[in-house]
This record gives sequence, C-alpha cells and structure tokens, in this order.
Amino acid sequence: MKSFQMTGDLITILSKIHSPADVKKISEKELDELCDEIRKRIIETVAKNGGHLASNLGVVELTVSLHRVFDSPEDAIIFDVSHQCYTHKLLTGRYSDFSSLRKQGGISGFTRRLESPHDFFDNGHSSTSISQGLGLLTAWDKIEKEQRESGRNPKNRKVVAVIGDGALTGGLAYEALAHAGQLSKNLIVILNDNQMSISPNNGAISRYLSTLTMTGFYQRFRYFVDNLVDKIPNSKNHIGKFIYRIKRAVKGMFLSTNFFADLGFEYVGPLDGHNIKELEENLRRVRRLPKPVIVHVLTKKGKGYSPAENDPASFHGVGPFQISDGKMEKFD
Ligand SMILES: Cc1ncc(C[n+]2csc(CCOP(=O)(O)OP(=O)(O)O)c2C)c(N)n1
Repeated sequence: MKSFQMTGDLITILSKIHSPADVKKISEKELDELCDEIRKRIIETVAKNGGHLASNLGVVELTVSLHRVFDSPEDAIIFDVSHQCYTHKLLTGRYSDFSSLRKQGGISGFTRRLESPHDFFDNGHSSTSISQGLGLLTAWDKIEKEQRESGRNPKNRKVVAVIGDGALTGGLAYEALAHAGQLSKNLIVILNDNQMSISPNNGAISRYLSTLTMTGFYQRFRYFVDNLVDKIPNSKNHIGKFIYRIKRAVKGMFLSTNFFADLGFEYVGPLDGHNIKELEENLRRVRRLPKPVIVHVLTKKGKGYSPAENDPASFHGVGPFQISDGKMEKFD
C-alpha cells in the first residue's frame, strides 16, 4: 500500500464493481490491487469529509472475503456499530457516490436500510449485531419452514454478524451469545479483534481474547511439530514420546477451556484478517456448519496508512486531515 503517494493513481478495479457478484469475479491475482484501491478511496474521502478511518482500514480484506463467500443481500452481513462499513458500501453499488460520504443528502457513515438492500439495520449503538442477527435468522427460519411445508425449496439464507472486540465488551452482546447458543441456529459471528476499542481495549474479556490468540499459536506449533515428527524415521519410539511430553507442556502453558465453545459455538481461529486466501477458505467451511460459529479474526486497526497504524486511537474518528503526513485540521 502506497500510503503517501496516492493522489493521481487510477482506480481501475474498484470502479468496475457494482455489486458483490462483481467482487466474486475478481481474480486472486487482482485482490491485493483491489484492497489497495479500496484503501486509497477511503483515505482520500475521509481526508476531505472526516469519518471513521482506522476501523475501516482494518477490515478491508475481511469485508472483501465476506462478499466473495456470502451472497448479500440473499445472505445478511450485519456490522456492529457499523462505523466500519465503508468497504461494504464501496462493494455494494455505492462507489460512484462515495465522495458524498457523511455530507447532507449523501452516503451515511453507518449502515442505512433506505440506502441499500445490502444494509439490514440502521446501526450506531454498539453491541447489538449478534442480537439483530439472531432475530433475522429466527424470522428467516420460520419463513423457510413454511416454504418447505408448502412444497417449495427454500434458499437457506445465512446471517453473519461482524463485531469488534471493543463492542464485544458490551453486555448486550452476551445476552445474544447466550440465546444463540441455546437456539443452536447457524448464526455466524465474526469477531474482529484488533485489540482496540476507540482506544486500547482493556478488561478481562480483552485479556481472555489474547489467551485464545495464544491458543492459535499453540495449534500452529502443534501442526509444525507433528509434520516434523512424521519426517523422522522411527519417531514413534523414544523421540516420539519425548516430543509428546514437550507438546503437553506447551499446551498446558497456552490452552484453557474455550468460553465460546462452552456456550455452544464452534470456535474457528484465530485467523489472519489480512490474508484473503486464509479467510475465504475458512469462511467457505464455516458457511456449511449446522450450528452457531464464532470466527476469531485478528486485524490491525489503521492497516495500510502509517499515521493511522501508529496512532489508531487518534484516527478512530477524524475530521479532515492532510494525507501526506496525517496532520489534522485544527478547530478553534
Ligand atoms: C452504546 C454505545 N456506546 C459507545 C459507543 C461508541 N463506540 C463507537 S465504536 C465503539 C467500539 C469500537 O471498538 P470495536 O468494536 O473493537 O471496533 P473497532 O473500531 O476497533 O474496529 C464504541 C464503544 C457506541 N457506538 N455505542
């Protein structure tokens, strides 16, 4: 990403995207370029109009992957708070109007039902998306049941709720997690963990998510060691037993019980939220699971624009700023 020399570059891939169907046609080779173009469009627009910058730069690859795997608006993608919905707007037919972002009569900085069938809720209040998703899924299940009973073939629509680790500290999210675990419907919750709320996240939930991240490191360590052991001749004997003991010790250091699994969710992750291939592969698998799933995705707030990466709290919500150095306009 060329954070500092963006003006003048052509936007050639993004300008041809009018709906998620077009996102699915983009070749793997062009995906990095698409993400660069999305970041360029977001930075240029927010630098003029103000808006939520760092949160949006962090979810570019995640949102592209969601629109490649799911079929919005047949499937619902719900954004918690929805301050991070700019990529979603750019991919769902609002690219050409995007310069009006947050202007009177222009594109809203949040999801708005009147603006697009791809926006399922008028959001703004944090921690509501899991509950909204569950409500939608319950209604769709009812409709699909009636369709089946009258001999029609329902579509099996999917619901995805994207919630940040900051919004996950709000109590409402836990009522919804408890309810979803009980109903056992195929609600897909994407936990966008950038270790930041508006400023650095803290408290026991944040600490717990870090523990889960360590679990991911353990899993990668385990696959690495298992692959290595397979290559050693006679590894089933003494060496194998020794390695098994080391693995148990490392596991004890990192692994605790999984809160989400205990609530009845399948836990997937943690995944690299900037690796589209890894995201897509896992999301395609998750799409088929017949139970609630939580996909833990690690992202970097402000990704691709160094002033925002270095100071994500100041770039969470900004007024106009200078792209070359991130200097913000002063309001006296
Ligand atoms: C009820 C309520 N309280 C506070 C806020 C202010 N607020 C806006 S975004 C946000 C959370 C940001 O953290 P996170 O969900 O992790 O998203 P990120 O910006 O880090 O991607 C909060 C608390 C709000 N929107 N609603």
